[in-house]
Amino acid sequence: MFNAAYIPRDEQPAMPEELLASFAVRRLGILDEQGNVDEALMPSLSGTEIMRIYEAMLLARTFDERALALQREGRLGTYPPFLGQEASQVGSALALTPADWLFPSYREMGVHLTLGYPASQLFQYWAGDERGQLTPDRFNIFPFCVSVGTHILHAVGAAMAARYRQDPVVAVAWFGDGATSKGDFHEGFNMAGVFRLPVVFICQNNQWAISIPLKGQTATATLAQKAIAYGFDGVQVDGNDVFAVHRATVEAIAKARSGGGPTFIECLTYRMGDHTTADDASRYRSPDEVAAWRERDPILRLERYMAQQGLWDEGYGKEAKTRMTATIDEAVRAMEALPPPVAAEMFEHTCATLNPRQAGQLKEL
Ligand SMILES: Cc1ncc(C[n+]2csc(CCOP(=O)(O)OP(=O)(O)O)c2C)c(N)n1
Ligand SMILES: [Mg+2]
Repeated sequence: MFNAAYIPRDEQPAMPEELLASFAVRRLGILDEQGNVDEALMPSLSGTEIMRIYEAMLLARTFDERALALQREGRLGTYPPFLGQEASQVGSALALTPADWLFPSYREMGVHLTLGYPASQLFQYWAGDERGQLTPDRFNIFPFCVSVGTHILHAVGAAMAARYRQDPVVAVAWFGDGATSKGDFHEGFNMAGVFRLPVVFICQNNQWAISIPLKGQTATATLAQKAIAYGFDGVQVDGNDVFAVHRATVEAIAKARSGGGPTFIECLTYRMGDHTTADDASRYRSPDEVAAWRERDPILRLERYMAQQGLWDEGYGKEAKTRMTATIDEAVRAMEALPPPVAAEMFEHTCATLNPRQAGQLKEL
C-alpha cells in the first residue's frame, strides 16, 4: 500500500538542484600565548584600561583561590572553581553597561567581581546563605542559575520585554558547553532568532560538563555554528584571550542594542580545576591535557603582553596581588561577621505577595 506512489529512481524527472545555505564560522584571536597581539584587531585601550583589565582578572583569580581554600577548611560549602576562565568572564563583563540585564550560571563569579558585586556576598552564597544572591539594587543581575541552561530562556524573555518596552537594554546569558545540549538552549535560540531579540549568548566552552568531554556533547566542529541554524551570527573566540573576548562582546552588544539581533559567542577555554570541590577530575581526564592548557593561561599571556608594553614587571605584579589579597581578606572577614540567616527570610525574596498556603507556612514557622 505504501508503494502506491512509488516511481523508480531512473524514471523520476530530473530536479533542479540549488545551494540554499552554506556557512563559515569565524574564530577570533588577538593575544597569543607568547603575549603578542594582532595590531589590526587589537581594541583601542589605554595603558590604564589594560591595567584595569589585568587587575580585574587578578581579583577574580584571588577570589577563586581563596574560595577553594575556604571550602577545604570547611568554611564554604561545595564550590565550582573557574580557574582558567578569567579572560572569558572579565572580557565580557567589561563590555556591558549598567542598564544591561545579566543571567549568569554558577561559574561566573569573575563577571560579578568585575562589575563590583560585593565579594563578601559571593562568599556568603557559597557558604550556603542565599542572601548572598540578594543582588544590590544597582545591579541588574539575576541569581546564579544552577539548573543547567534554564536561564537562557529567562534572558530571552527579558530581551523580549526590553523590545516590547522599547528599552535600549541588552540581555546577556552565560552558560557552559553542556548547556548547549539542553532543550532550553534550542528553544531560547530559536525565539531569539525569530524575533531578532537584543540578547547576547556567551558560552564558556571549557570543554567539560562534569565528566562528559566536548565530543560527547556535540557532533559539530564548533558550538558557534549552532547559531546559524537559528538565523543569527555565531563566532568562536579564544576564550583565554581577554582582548578577543572583549572585542567580540562589545560588537555583539552594539549590534543587539541597535536592533541587529542576537549573537552567540563561543569562548573556547578550559576548566583548569575540578568541576566542583565535590569532584575529582583526575579520574576522567589526563594530566597531559591539563598541563597543555597551563601555558595558555589567560593571565600569564596578558602579563607577557603588558611586560612588552612596559605596563608590567614583577614588582607591579606582586604589589597588585597583595592589594587583591587584602580586598579578599576583607570580604572574608565581612562574610564571617554576618549574623546567621533567619529561617523566615526564605519567604521574603521570591514572591512579591505570599499566597494563602505560603502565608500559612510562614505563620506555622
Ligand atoms: C537541569 C540540570 N541537569 C543536570 C544538572 C547537574 N549538573 C550540574 S553542572 C552540570 C554540567 C554542566 O556543564 P557545562 O554546561 O559545560 O558547564 P560547566 O559546569 O562546565 O561550567 C550538570 C550536568 C543540573 N545542575 N541541572
Ligand atoms: Mg563546561
